Amino acid sequence: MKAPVRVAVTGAAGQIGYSLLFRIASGEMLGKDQPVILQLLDLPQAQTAVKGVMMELEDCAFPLLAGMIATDDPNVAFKDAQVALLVGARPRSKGMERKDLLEANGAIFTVQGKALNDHADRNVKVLVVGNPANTNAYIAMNSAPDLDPKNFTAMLRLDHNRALSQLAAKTGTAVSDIEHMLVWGNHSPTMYADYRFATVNGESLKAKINDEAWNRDVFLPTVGKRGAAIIEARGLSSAASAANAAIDHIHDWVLGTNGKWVTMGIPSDGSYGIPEGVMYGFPVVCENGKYTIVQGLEIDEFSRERMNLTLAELEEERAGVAHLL
Ligand code: NAX
Repeated sequence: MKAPVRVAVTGAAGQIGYSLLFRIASGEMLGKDQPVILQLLDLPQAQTAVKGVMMELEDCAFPLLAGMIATDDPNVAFKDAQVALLVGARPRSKGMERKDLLEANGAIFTVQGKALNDHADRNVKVLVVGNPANTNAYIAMNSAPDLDPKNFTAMLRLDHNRALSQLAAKTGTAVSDIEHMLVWGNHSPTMYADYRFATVNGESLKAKINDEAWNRDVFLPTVGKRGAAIIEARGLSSAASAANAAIDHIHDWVLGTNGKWVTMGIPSDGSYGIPEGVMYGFPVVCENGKYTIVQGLEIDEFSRERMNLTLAELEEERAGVAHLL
C-alpha cells in the first residue's frame, strides 16, 4: 500500500467542495491505489457544515480515505499538504465593486499563501479555483517566497472542457477524439479558446468547421459566458463541472497526460510574449509531476488580439493587488 497523500481543500463546506471531496476520497484524482488524508479548511461559521460533510465521507467507507481533519486555521490545514485545492473565496456580493472583490480576496490569499509557505510540503501542488482564480493564484504565489512559483496554478480546465464539448457538439464527434485544443489567458469571459491546431481523429478541426463567424460570434461567447448561462438556468453557479475540472487538472499534473495537451493557468516564463510571472492559461503537457508549455505555435493577428485582451485584464487585476504584495 502506498503512503497516503495529504490533500488540503479550502471552502470544504461549499458547493464545489460537496462535489469534489467524495471524488478525491474515491481515488478519482490521484489514482485508485493512492490513499489520501483530507485536510479541510473553512470559515469558523462553516465548521458544523464541514462536520456534516465528514460524516457523509465516513459513511461512504472509502477504502482509500486514510484520515481527515477539519479546521478554520490555514496553518493547520496546509501542514505537510502535498496537494492544495484553494476553492474557498469571497464571492462578489450585490453592489460590490471589482476593486473591493480583489481586496477581500487579496486578504484571503496572502494569508493562505504564507501558510503554504510556512507549513506545506516543499513540492506541494497548488490549484486555485476560487475566483478571480488567476489573480488569487498570483497573490498566493507571491506570498510564498520559499516555494517554487511553478507549484502555483489557476484553474482554466473548466473553460478547456467547456470548449471541448462545444466543439464536439458542433462537429458531431466525440470529445475524446479531439486533441490539441487550448485556452489562453484569464478564467473569465475574456479567455481565448483556440482550436486552430485542434484535430479530430487526426483531421483539422478548423478545416472541418470552416466558419470564422461561428468561432467569433458563437463559440467564443458561448464558452466565455457559460458560467453565467449555468447560473441563469440552475439558479446556482457551476459546481459539479468545476469540481470535475479540478480533479482533471490535478490528475493530469500528477499522473501525466501521455502527450495530450491540456490547459493550465501557470506563471508565465515569457513564452508567447506573455510577461514573466503573469498567471496565464497556456497549453501544457504533463509528465513525471511537471508541466511544460507547448512551444512553437503560430500566433496570427486575431489570436494575438484576443491574447492581449485577456492579458490586459490580468495586468489590471495584478495592478489592483500590487499594494498587498
Ligand atoms: P460556495 O459559496 O458554495 O462555497 C465557498 C465556501 O468557501 C464556503 O463554505 C465558504 O465558507 C468558504 N470560504 C470562504 N472564505 C474562505 C476562507 N477564507 N477560507 C476557507 N474557506 C472559505 O462557493 P462554490 O460554488 O463552492 O465556489 C467556490 C469558488 O469557486 C467561488 O469563488 C467561485 O467563483 C469559484 N469558481 C471557479 C471556477 C473556475 O473555473 N476557476 C468555476 C466555478 C466557480 O464559480
